[in-house]
Amino acid sequence: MKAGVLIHLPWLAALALMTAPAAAATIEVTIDKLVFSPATVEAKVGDTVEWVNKDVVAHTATVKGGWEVMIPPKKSASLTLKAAGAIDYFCRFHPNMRGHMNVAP
Ligand SMILES: [Cu+2]
Repeated sequence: MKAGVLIHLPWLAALALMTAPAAAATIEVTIDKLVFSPATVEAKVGDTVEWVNKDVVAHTATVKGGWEVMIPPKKSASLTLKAAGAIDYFCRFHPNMRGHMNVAP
């Protein structure tokens, strides 16, 4: 009985790995002194991007013709990615602030 359980454990572990859905990640982007860091992130659909604003002024993550996330001073804000693609975003208040994300399906 005991030997039988031991033999089956690796198989069950392998099965669990195969059937578990890919876990969605949270990707943190820090804003410090008007800079998104990292400026480019690799993500996948279902992941959440969280912007952490260390500045004393508000920023946005804005996609032209797309979504916009407001990030208040000393606060954070997040967005769950729903579509794949290469995304360029910027801050509406400081257009020189630019970020990029590659979202895999
Ligand atoms: Cu800004």
